[in-house]
Amino acid sequence: MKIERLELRLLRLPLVRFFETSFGRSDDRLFILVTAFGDGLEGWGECVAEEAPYYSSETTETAWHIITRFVAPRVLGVEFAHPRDILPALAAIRGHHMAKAAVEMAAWDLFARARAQPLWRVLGGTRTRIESGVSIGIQDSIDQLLRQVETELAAGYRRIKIKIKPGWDVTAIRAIRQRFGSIRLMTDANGAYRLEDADHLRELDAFDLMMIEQPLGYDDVLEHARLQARLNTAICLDESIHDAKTAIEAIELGACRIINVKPGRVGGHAASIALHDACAARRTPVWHGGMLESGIGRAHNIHLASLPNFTLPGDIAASRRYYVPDLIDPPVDVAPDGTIGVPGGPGIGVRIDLDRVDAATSRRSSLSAASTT
Ligand code: OSB
Ligand code: MG
Repeated sequence: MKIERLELRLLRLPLVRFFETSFGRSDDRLFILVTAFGDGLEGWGECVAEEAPYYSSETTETAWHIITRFVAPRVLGVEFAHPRDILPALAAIRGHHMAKAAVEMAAWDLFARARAQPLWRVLGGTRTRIESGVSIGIQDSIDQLLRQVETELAAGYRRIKIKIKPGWDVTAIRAIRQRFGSIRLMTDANGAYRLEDADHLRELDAFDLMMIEQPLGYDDVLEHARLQARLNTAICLDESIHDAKTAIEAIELGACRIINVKPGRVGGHAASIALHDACAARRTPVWHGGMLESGIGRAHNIHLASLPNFTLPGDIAASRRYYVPDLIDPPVDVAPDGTIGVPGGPGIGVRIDLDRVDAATSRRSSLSAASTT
């Protein structure tokens, strides 16, 4: 396969409702869409870097810069036997996984379309529906939180994750348990605690949580191992896992029992498959995380989550929780049983509404081999 041209778009979309984590509140999302053109076909990818460097060090603008200056020149006009060969071709560029992933994932879509196959088949998926859960942000009050949980349970979602931080943890979890009983419940701290908080975090053991995600530092493994030794509740790592290698280190050190897979965080689909396989070989379950993607990134996530070791419900939910209208038509919907169907058409298998894409676009750039060398 060969990418003859790349198109970048910068878009801003308002969120249906604010989303608050331990690092702050967002009301909208500023992100990049990538279109890869080749052989008369196109493939789409979405960059999950956020406007601010809080979840990770990358931002929307660093990703734009890295793709334009360093990724595009290494892929444009180059013949790749398979999209799995793209990430290795970018090895000279350290880090910047989100920038790399946006282009790599567009290439997977293009490759699958060229083979007239749905992406999930090309990725090695084994199921046609995935289990869906929701990630509920920090709210203004416990009442507001309980109303959110009630809405999502009524929609059928198979597990509830709530964002926590010091001051918004035990009380919130206790209120949910009291009101909703033994639902599948977990928390995500996005690195808001320190190892010195271990005694406090042990209080969460009383609530039969499925897991606690990323309690400690965003780049830490060792302190998570020390914490896991003191907790009954499983730790799941998100931010700390950059690739299969860091996952193996974390698993072998006992830093976590579960891993969150986000293709943007690890450099794309090929890296996600490697991470998925490394976890499977160590009997460590994975689930698919989310980065508030539009329907385009969401479609990629749905296909990837069809691989066999995604045995826990992920943070892939219906479009209506994020963007109305979404950039794809029809939007992603969840069935009353809390599952989402994996699209069966070629590539990501969703119809992109170009008018909506264009209306949200504030900057565009076309990159071709001639213009970048
Ligand atoms: O830590 O999983 C996270 C959103 C943005 C950045 C980080 C995270 C999240 C979520 C939301 O939890 C998942 C989603 O609904 O897309
Ligand atoms: Mg997380």
